Amino acid sequence: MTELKQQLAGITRERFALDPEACGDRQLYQALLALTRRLAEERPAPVGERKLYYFSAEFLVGKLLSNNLLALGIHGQVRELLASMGRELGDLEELEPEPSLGNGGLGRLAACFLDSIAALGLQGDGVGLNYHYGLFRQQFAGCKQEETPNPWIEPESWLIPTGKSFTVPFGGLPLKAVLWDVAVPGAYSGCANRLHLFDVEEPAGAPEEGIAFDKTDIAHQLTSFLYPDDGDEEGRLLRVYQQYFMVSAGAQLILQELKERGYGLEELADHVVIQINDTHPSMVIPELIRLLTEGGLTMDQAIDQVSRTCAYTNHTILAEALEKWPLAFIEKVAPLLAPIIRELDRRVRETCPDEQTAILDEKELVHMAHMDIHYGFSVNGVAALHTEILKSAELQPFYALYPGKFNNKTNGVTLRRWLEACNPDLTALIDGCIGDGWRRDPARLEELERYAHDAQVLSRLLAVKQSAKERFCGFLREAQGVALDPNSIFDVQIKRLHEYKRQQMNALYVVHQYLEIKAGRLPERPVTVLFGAKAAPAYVMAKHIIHLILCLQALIENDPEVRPWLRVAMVENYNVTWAERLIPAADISEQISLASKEASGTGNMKLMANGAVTLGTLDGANVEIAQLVGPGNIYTFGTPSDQVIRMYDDKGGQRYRALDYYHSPKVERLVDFLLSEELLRIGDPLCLAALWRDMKGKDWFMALLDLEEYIAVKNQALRAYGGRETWARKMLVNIAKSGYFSSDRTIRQYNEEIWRLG
Ligand code: 26V
Repeated sequence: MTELKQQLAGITRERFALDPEACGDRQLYQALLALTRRLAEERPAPVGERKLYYFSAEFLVGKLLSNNLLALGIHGQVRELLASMGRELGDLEELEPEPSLGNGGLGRLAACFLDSIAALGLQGDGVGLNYHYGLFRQQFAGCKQEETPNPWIEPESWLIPTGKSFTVPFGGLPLKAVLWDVAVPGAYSGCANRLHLFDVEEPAGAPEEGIAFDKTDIAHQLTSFLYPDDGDEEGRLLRVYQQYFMVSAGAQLILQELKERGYGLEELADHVVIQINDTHPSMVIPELIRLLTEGGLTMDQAIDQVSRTCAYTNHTILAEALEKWPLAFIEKVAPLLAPIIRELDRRVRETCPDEQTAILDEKELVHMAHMDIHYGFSVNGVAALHTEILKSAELQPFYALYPGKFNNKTNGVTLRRWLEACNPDLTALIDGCIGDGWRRDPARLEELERYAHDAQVLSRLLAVKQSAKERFCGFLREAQGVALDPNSIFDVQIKRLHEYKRQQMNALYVVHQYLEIKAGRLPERPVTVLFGAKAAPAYVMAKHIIHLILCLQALIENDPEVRPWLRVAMVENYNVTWAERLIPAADISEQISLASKEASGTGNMKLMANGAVTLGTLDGANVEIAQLVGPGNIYTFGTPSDQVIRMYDDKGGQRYRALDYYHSPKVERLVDFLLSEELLRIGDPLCLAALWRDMKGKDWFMALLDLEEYIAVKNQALRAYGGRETWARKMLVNIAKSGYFSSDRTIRQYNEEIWRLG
């Protein structure tokens, strides 16, 4: 018996008094989980002079079994062991619940970063919260989104009890923060870091129905949900409670570890670096200052240490997404921080009287990002264009003050999950061509370009894509009873629902194509437009857009004339697991945000690495994708970002007016289809009318501006799909150039230019 089998048998015998062969799938899954968790936990932590703490309200880690087996280097062995018993790893994985500790890109980026930090053998832990019901589970009923809790913590989970806890000094109710850890084993490095997740001592049970709960019951509900609805004041206050809970406990953990490593508080900046992932963890700055002064440092000394310890990443330029909390909230939640924040603001005003750079504004709102920029040593954007816009527009006054603090770190994704694990067939094809050296050095994927004119490789690439599409159809049929045509073109838009991402523009394309087919103008080949998206529960317009998409899906499903040529499918409860199934199957990657609004995007990177060709605006990291693959291997369109920025400006008379674009004859017909008899028979007239009114009267994210060009360029891409070998070459070039978007590259840059972990 192999050592691995002995270890597994040890667990199944102890737990279930059974040999592995006699176990059911659930027992075997639990035993494998326990074994994997133990092997990861036993790995040594990396060493270094400085330790990184990556603070984030979200870590969208996805299922961990396969991922951890791969990182431990025993994935193949386990698969073979199971096969020898007539079992499949895939069946066991089906039983693993997906932790939903994130909304989308920002949370998934944090998870990719942890994976790369561990793989590079860098000493760096994550710090976050242990939400019991995560982000909501999405269900469709009556063509609308409904939300239910998403419990993921089972008696057997990845959480390791640490026995550690810290008291968080909330005003009026000090609360204990209990620390749970998830081990993060690194591929190749032989080490493991930790994801530290704080929890309340007595978490509440799941709500009976929906996701409504008592938001004032902080002691029990603080860690129930990720970003509870902030539509009301109680929800907003709970968010501040969550944030302070995370950073206070995290800061105490850091100082405890600093002491254990034998260093004094006055050496903090030499041995600790904190990356603040967006502004959700920004209160760590005043909290650390509080703890350092409590520990004997003067205010000047404490501020100096903290300012050399903290670095801030900005993930959005949307003004409405930049956090500003009323100081009154902070006085209530974290009364010990309020005087420190006032002092930080006072000092800023002393040296820079410009009101725009103040921390506290005249309404006593605390601008969290401003605090980060003044009292952190680094400010980074997440793609080249995004960082340039921060410097020249959104954060221009800060850039004038601190040009040396600003730097760019273009996002990346871990190709271990987003290529090796989710697409083994493509991985095998790549290995067959260029060997497996690209895994440690993803830039070497470029070697694939040698095969750009190899007809055999190109046809195998098409075959791999075809089988991924067929596999995806199987998953969707099983989960939703929808049977798609795997021979159609898979046109995929998967990302959170937001008006700036312009899923509504894609929906208008569907309307266009529907009307064309109805008029007897058939396309060259069938297309399936696939969506995956959750809308924030309080985001009314986003829910209307989901409603529109689901109505179009229903309309077409029941139309035998259109259905053979055009289908719409929206995946229910889109999450990491669905992404892993969908991304290998995508032909076209829709990245159609209004230029200047998408900070980076990371789905764009995952899709290109799996051979999807981008149809996108020159926004976020799409700009870098376009530069890398060249104009023949991407379809770009749309108004450029500088022009869009001017169109938001009142001055100069170039301001965007939706009505001007609505009144173009082609556009009007498509928008008015929302109020057509066909659609009103299916949908909710109030929702559709509200969306129609918004589109023609406001259209804040300018979907109508780029609509006609979008339709033209999309049709061009769909036609090009027919030239199979030429298309396969585009796929190959995309895969070959995707190495740049490995998060290993991103993390090396963070380490060399910001963290210097040594
Ligand atoms: C948050 C909110 C909250 C309230 C209303 C509207 C709104 C709109 C956007 C956001 C985004 C918050 C930050 C975020 O998730 N940014 C994403 O970060 C990814 C990783 O850097 C990046 O790839 C995405 O482009 C960026 O949107």
